[in-house]
Amino acid sequence: MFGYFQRVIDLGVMTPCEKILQTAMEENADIIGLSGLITPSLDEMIYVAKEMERTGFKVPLLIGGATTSKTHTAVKIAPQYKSPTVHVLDASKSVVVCSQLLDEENREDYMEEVTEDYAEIRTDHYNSLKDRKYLSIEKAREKKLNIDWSAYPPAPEPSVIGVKRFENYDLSRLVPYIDWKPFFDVWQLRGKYPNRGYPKIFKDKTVGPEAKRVYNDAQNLLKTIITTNKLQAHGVVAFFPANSVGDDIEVYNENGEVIEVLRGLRQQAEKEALDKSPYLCLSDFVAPKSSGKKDYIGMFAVTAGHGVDKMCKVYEEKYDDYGIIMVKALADRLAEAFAEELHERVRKEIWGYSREELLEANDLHKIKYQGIRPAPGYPSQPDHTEKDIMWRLLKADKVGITLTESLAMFPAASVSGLYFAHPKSEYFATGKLQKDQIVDYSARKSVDVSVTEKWLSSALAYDS
Ligand code: B12
Repeated sequence: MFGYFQRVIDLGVMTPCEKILQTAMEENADIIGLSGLITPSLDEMIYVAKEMERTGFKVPLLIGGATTSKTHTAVKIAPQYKSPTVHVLDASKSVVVCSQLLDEENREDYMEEVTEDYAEIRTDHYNSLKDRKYLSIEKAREKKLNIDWSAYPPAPEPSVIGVKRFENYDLSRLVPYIDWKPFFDVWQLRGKYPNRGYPKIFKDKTVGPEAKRVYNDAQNLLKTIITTNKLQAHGVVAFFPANSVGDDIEVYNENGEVIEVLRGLRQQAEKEALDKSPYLCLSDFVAPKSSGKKDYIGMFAVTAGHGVDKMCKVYEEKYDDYGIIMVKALADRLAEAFAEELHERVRKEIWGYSREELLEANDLHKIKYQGIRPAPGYPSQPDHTEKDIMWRLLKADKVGITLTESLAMFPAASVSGLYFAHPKSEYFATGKLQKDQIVDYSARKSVDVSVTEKWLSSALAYDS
């Protein structure tokens, strides 16, 4: 079939395994492809591979998406399924991979190559797990970031304690905050040095004209979206008194009673002998309870995704994939711009710890301001389950941002995170985590170790 005629059946996002496999059978699919954006999809992919093996599938399985990797595919997914399982880094490579897999003559040679390559990756992976050195969680805690809280004037009290909702946010406020670089990534348009990024990309000889074309189309659609209110943006922020207790952050009500506890994960991978930097955890950026200082934590969830499905339906009826990708890409850009714009308002007015700040959008995208807004799923807190706690506090469902079973946000064009105000707060990656910390963390969260290991599978420094 391939080579003469190609048809891709798109089952959309967050599709259950049963539906994928049933459709593959009904449609007699030659290949099944899975795409994963955030970590929980990785686990779902392992499940799909197991199910394909159990139910006797023989067709090749392709793996792709921002959160996937060749190592994860080789180590975790491929061993579950006896037929070909291949990681495809870039969708444009899938044509070559598919033709190799469906070509009777080449298929065996190609698969032999992939199998050897993946076996090597597995060996390297297990060796690197053995070679890396880690501090015990106790030792890492001894080397935490020690802020002199006695010298720290307490962060001002936010003007809002509790929740503040923003409904039908003015989209035109968000346009200047749009970071266009990721927009061109969606279209696989990358300028060659020195024409990387926006707006330099327009000068690039090869991709410049195409970049200009999609950019102009985006501007036109953006105008229509804003004037006709075709997409709606809603958001919510919340602020609470808070203190850190070890690696956790206690969140209090106005009477000082603990209402929720946010759990943190600490860096454990040993740093170079000369590197004296601390072993960080997000809780280091909040005043410890023992300091007696009053401190606060903020959080937010925003979406620009209401209306996307309706707009896409119209394009679907016209078989207009270009329009569908454009709408989704713009909604994603608006959601991120919303997070950026709201964060600025938080710093300057709502929390107001940085009233004097004067920054251009370009500086905002390069993160030159005080304070951070890390999100569960980002490298500073790779555990997506912390979103459950945020949702209990934010009540983001009330503005139509919900969490799916695998803790993705719905609508897809949504962003959430925590706000930290301390000038020493910074983005970092926890890196790989050792079993002692996972056991300790699970006890703090009152969940089984196996549950934590499932959610944090790609952050483990050991094979679970
Ligand atoms: C754009 C983006 C978003 C957008 C859009 C998300 C969406 N609607 O899909 C927005 C701003 C909304 C967003 C939100 C979030 N994001 Co985000 N996001 C990204 C970003 C910057 C790019 C992803 C992307 O769309 N790239 C463009 C597309 C075309 O590329 P791609 O997905 O990689 O796909 C290519 C290939 O992988 C391949 N491919 C993909 N699928 C398949 C399938 C097959 C079969 C084949 C053959 C090939 C293939 O082809 C594509 C083209 O080459 C990545 C970082 C990055 N640079 O990758 C983070 C990233 C994916 N996000 C991340 C996170 C954590 C989040 C949030 C949870 C953060 C938060 N709490 O707010 C939310 C979750 C949103 C939700 N609904 O739950 C993390 C995921 C980490 C993890 N391990 O879980 C990343 C990796 C950032 C990071 N470094 O931490 N995000």
